[in-house]
Amino acid sequence: MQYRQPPSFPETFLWGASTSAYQVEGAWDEDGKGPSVQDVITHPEGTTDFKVTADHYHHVEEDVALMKQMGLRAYRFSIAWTRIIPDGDGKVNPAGVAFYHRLIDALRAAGIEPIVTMYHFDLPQALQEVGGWANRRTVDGFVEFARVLFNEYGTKVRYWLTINEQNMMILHGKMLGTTLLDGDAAQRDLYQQNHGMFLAQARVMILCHEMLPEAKIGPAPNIAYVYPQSCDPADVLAADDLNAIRNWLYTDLAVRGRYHSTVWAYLVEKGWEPKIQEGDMETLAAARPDFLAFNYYTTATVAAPTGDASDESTRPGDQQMTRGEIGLYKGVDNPNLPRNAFGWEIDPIGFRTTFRALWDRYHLPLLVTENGLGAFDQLADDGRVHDDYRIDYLRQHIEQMRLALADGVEILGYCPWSAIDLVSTHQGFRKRYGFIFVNRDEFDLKDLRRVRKDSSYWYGRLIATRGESVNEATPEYT
Ligand code: BGP
Repeated sequence: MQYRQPPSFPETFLWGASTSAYQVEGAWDEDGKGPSVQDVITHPEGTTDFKVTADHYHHVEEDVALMKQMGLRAYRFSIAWTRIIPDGDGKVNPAGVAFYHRLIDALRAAGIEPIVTMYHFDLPQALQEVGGWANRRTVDGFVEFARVLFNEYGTKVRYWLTINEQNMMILHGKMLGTTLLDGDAAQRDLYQQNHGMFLAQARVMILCHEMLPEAKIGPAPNIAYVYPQSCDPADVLAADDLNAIRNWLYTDLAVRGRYHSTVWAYLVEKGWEPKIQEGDMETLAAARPDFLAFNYYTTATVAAPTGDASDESTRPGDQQMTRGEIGLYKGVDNPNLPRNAFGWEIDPIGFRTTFRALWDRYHLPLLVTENGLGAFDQLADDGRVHDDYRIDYLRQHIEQMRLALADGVEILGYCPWSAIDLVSTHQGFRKRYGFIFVNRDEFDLKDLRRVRKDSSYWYGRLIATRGESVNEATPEYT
């Protein structure tokens, strides 16, 4: 549908940017921080570890000052569980607590709304060693961790996100460090962990509403709307299956407090259904988020399965590349979409479709907690970073977001990935997303100097004009 004049973004719109603790902070073992699964993960050859990353831990005031210069209204970041409680469920580490007070205070002083993710892929290693999320001890540990966060930061933080991309931790558990097992054992383990995360999330949402009645809390899955390859009903059914397994399982559990029936049938069929204890379903049903956050990079496209090994395509398979599952669906390329330098398809219209699908399903306000373009940015001879390709990407997505607003979707804010360059989940530092360039290479830390990229000026102007300047060229540097 076209509109003569799509609406302006609301005055209160949270124009922000995102990061996560283990990808941006560095200082991986400083000031009492315990190890997380990310500190012991095996890195693909040629990619750096998470020990220093952007060294945000030691540049926090400088980084917030740059965000203020950009005009950001919100900053979505995560709190490292292992800085607050180094072994996951033992003693609180005062130095870790103090670090996030510093960050949050700096943000508030700069007029930037903090949006806190409580868990972003960095489970305490001590809890991983006792079974991770499949062990109820981890669930209890997370609830106590949440209690510490609400007590400490509850008067300063209004927006809370429970778990980042729980669906990706299940669908790509090996890559993101959720499981070390293989084959069927891995799948059973992952879906038991999934159930543990759902319970933890539900309990934390309930706790948040009890302790902080003014606060807002919600989950942050990665949602990629799934298209059928054609109008062949078998393709449509395959897309429906993957939409359920990849997307709706997670959002339905958070909002409706129950398992999606088709996905439950799929888990039983596979022998992967989690063990449910007495009282679990009541806990799940008792919790409700105030909003739905989601990370959007692209859509997925699938075809009907052929029922043999060819259903699993040979592509690597990650958060945004769907491989396939024998007998269920086959991941295929979408010939209508261009790709970024890392093979991820770019689909701005799919962003609008995803907004509409989520809104139609739940009628809860939506918050975009990630969207962005990974690229091989370079510092040019003039000392700047000319990332016009990122501006194009953002422009196209923001235009579609505005059309989603026109469609009647309630949108709270937009926090692209990422505020500053950081280490990618599995593709190192050279895959950059930031508005702010960090002067380091994959292994050479250089001087870690910060340089605002062209996109940061363009985005700053966009924020100042409430989106009206979306089609303007990059403003002159100021
Ligand atoms: C999401 C994660 C982020 C982030 C982003 C980009 O899945 O929540 O942590 O890294 O994707 O992905 P990548 O780093 O793999 O390019």
